Amino acid sequence: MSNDLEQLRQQLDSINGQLLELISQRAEIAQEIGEVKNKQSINRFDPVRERKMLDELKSKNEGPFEDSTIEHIFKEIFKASLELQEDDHRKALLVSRKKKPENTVINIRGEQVGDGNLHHVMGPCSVESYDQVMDVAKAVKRKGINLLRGGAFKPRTSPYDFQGLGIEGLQILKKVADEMDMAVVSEIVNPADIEKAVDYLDVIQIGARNMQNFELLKKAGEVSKPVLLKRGMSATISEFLNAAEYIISKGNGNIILCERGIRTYEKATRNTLDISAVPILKQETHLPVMVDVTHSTGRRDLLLPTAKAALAIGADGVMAEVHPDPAVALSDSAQQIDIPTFEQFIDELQAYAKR
Ligand code: PRE
Ligand code: MN
Repeated sequence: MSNDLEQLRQQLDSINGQLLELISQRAEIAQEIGEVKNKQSINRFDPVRERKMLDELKSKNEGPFEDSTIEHIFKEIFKASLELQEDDHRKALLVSRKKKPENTVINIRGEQVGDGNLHHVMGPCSVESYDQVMDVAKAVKRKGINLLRGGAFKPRTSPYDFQGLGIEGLQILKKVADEMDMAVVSEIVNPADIEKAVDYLDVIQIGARNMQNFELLKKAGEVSKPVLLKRGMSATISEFLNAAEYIISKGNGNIILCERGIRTYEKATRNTLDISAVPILKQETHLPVMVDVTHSTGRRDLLLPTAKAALAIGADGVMAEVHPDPAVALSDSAQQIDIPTFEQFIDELQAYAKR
């Protein structure tokens, strides 16, 4: 009896081996099909083809498995093949670490972002005046931070909210940055503004709301300025990577990815900081990754713990908003920090980084 069982099991082992060989062969062909489809820009998922194969299999099925069981098994195989094709596609992206194993290091006025050291981006939410930006810039510079942010074009939820000073705002930022020997990071929302804006800024920020503004991404890819690309608030990591791919595909590979929280049902924070996105992005791409602790949390009391978490998990720097008098700020007044709070925040963060 046990001999019989042993023998039957041996037969199954041999069939398992053959099945494995066959599904592996099948998978390799599906991979080739995936490459052909990529070149021809055809959708990888083909439900009509799947339906035809299933009908053919069921018509040949003589049991003992039910048609529905055969259908279930083969659907799993098709699904796995499709995932393989998508995996290959992802690895073929120019932003992918498979394509370029070494880290991209971006020189921003002497700051080597992505070199393994920390490079933070700090500054007010909106540029309001020369004095306002200068006050913040001095405090930021005193802490050894050279990347100054400030919004000149503000994509606001309400059309009645402050929309930013536009080019005048960029001029203020440039004046301050030149006087303080700092680099300017500022958001551009309109593709037509990119060419003018590059005269004033050192890093073009593409905001969360514009992460899938493909014309803007393409335009940013055509200039030689580094781009700080923020993750869309409802974007998956794969969509985020594809947005970066739009930029790099046009020739500009100097991209910093910035996690800034995603929309979930949780209301305790403004957005839910997807902290695990940081190591995923670092593993899958060769690009530097930053974390915006201001917009993700929307809470001053969470800036330090989330910034520490960002550093602990491998971010290249954090972004936060600082205003001389947040109570009267024209945007994001609830979550910007004042200068003394900023100083304490950065002292504690730098002490944590040195631990
Ligand atoms: C394959 C994979 C995914 C498609 O949805 C349909 C079929 C399969 O594994 O059979 C292969 C394939 O991409 C194709 O035949 O077009
Ligand atoms: Mn803001």
